[in-house]
Amino acid sequence: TEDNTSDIGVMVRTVPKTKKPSMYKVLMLNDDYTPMEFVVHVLERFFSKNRDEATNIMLHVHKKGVGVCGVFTYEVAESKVALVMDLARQNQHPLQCTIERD
Ligand code: NFA
Repeated sequence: TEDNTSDIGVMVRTVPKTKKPSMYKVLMLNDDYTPMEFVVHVLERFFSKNRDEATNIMLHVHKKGVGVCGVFTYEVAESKVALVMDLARQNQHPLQCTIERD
């Protein structure tokens, strides 16, 4: 019982992992049909924008064709896109979002 000769040595020391995750922009695309107030609502609800910020982003997308809603890790970005597109589909709006490596 005092014989440890068959013990397996296990390395328990580590180094702290500091690798930062890749970040992804959530982009919103303009279309001719989604109401402006719905887009503002989406930006407030899913991207934590206040009314003025949401209105500015919505107008930027409306005029330029595309705009950034926010920058997130891959999993969070994908989740936000899915939530936006689900709400848009439920309300029969063609609003489109995509993600792009930052
Ligand atoms: N272009 C849309 C309209 O005139 C508004 C809109 C803005 C849609 C941003 C999608 C994104 N109703």
